[in-house]
Formats: sequence, C-alpha cells, structure tokens
Amino acid sequence: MIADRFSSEEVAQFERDGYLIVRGMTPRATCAALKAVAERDLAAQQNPVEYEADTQYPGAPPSRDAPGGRTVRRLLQAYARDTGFAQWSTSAPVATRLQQLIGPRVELSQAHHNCVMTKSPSYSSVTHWHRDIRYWSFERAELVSTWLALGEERLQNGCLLLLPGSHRMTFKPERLDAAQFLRPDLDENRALLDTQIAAELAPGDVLFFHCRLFHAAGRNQTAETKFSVVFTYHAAENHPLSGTRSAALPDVRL
Ligand SMILES: O=C(O)CCC(=O)C(=O)O
Repeated sequence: MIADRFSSEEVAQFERDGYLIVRGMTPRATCAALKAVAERDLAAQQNPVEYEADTQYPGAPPSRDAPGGRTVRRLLQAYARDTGFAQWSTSAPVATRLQQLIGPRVELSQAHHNCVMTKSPSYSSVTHWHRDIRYWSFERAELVSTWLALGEERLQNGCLLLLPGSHRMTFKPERLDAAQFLRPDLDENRALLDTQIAAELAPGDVLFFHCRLFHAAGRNQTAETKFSVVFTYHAAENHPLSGTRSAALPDVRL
C-alpha cells in the first residue's frame, strides 16, 4: 500500500537531498496508457517536438539534416498534448505531495519541461551536469519537477544522475562553463561528482527534484526508447518574471 502523502521524514529528506523517489506511485496500467500515447505521437513526430540535433549536446547529430538529426528527444507541451498527461500532472497523488513541498497553492508551468522525454537508442546524446533553474526566471529559485518513469530507467538506458544536496550549495562562477554546466575538469568539482547517485526507476516510480539540484544523464545504450513524463511546478506566489520565457505560457493552478 502506497501512502498518499509524504511523511514528515520524507519532507525533511527532500529539504536535505533535493530529491525524493516515490516507488510505484502511478499504477502500471496508467503508465501503459500514457506510453501508448507517447509512442503514437513519437511515430507521427506529432508537433511540437524537440529533436536531438536541437539540443547540441555531446553525441547529438550536428544538424536536423544530418543522419539521426530528426530523432525526437522531447514531445513538447505534454499538458496540452493529451488529457492523459494533463490528468496525471494535476492528479491528487501529485498535487498533495507538491503542496507538502511547495505550499498550499501550486501551479504547473507550461513553459518548462512539460514534456515526454523520448531517449532513443540510436542517436541519444549526453546531458552534462546542470541545474534546471539556470535558464528559468522566477521571483524565487524554488520550483519542483516531477519525473514519471513509463518504463525501466537504468544506467544503461541513460537514467538521471543526481548530486544529493547540491540544491543548497553555492558555486563560484568559474566552477561552471559558459553554458552553466559544471566543469568536470576541476578537482573541487570532481570531489562533488564522486557523490553522484543514479536515480534508477521502474515504471510508475516518480522522482521529485528541486530546480537547483545538479543532475546529468548518459546515452541510451539499449535497443528500446526510454519514455519519461516531466512537469515543473511552483508556488502561485512565486511568479515567473514578466517578459521572460518562463512567463510565455499561462500557468495551471492545481
Ligand atoms: O534525460 C536526460 O538526458 C536529462 C534531461 C535533463 O536533465 C533536462 O532536461 O533537464
């Protein structure tokens, strides 16, 4: 039996580590239904999508016209894409836990994540160590994302890697490169990278993670696409800054 909310110990754990995994939070049948929608839209390349070539990450095809350039990396606008994603993202098990982490009035940002990650076996790229907040603009850097695994997520297919507690750390600018990725060539960063954990997930597991938590991911080295549904939330009082990309789409009140 899965508890319908976090225990006080789990809330404290989230504050300390910057992430929490709820095992089996979403029923397998729901995952199968969402995966069928994602597979349908992936096969049709149903817009809006982001291609691997667009990421310009290491290992990505150099352009959309290069071999593998039109490999879909993200099915964007998941909330508006299908009622199944919208329902999951605002469902009671998600909302109750987010209220515990964020506060009573939670909103979903349609401007960030709000996608199905589709990590393909053939042309997947490497995501270096970063904080999601680096390109987001809110009054406070206090947002939480949910990552629902629709299938197995293991090191072999490029599951997320996390640096526990890094959401509370401050970094001198020189520890990051121009694109704000953590520089692995520096000794002080290497010591931190030694603390990494792999967020291995089974279908239905949900990872909650803080927008300041450093994370990374490897390539998919299996024969099957990895599907993950990812949404981002903030307190209604924590507004996106007007005129920025974070304010480009209306937020959805849970
Ligand atoms: O699955 C991956 O490669 C990681 C994606 C990621 O970290 C992100 O979109 O912020």
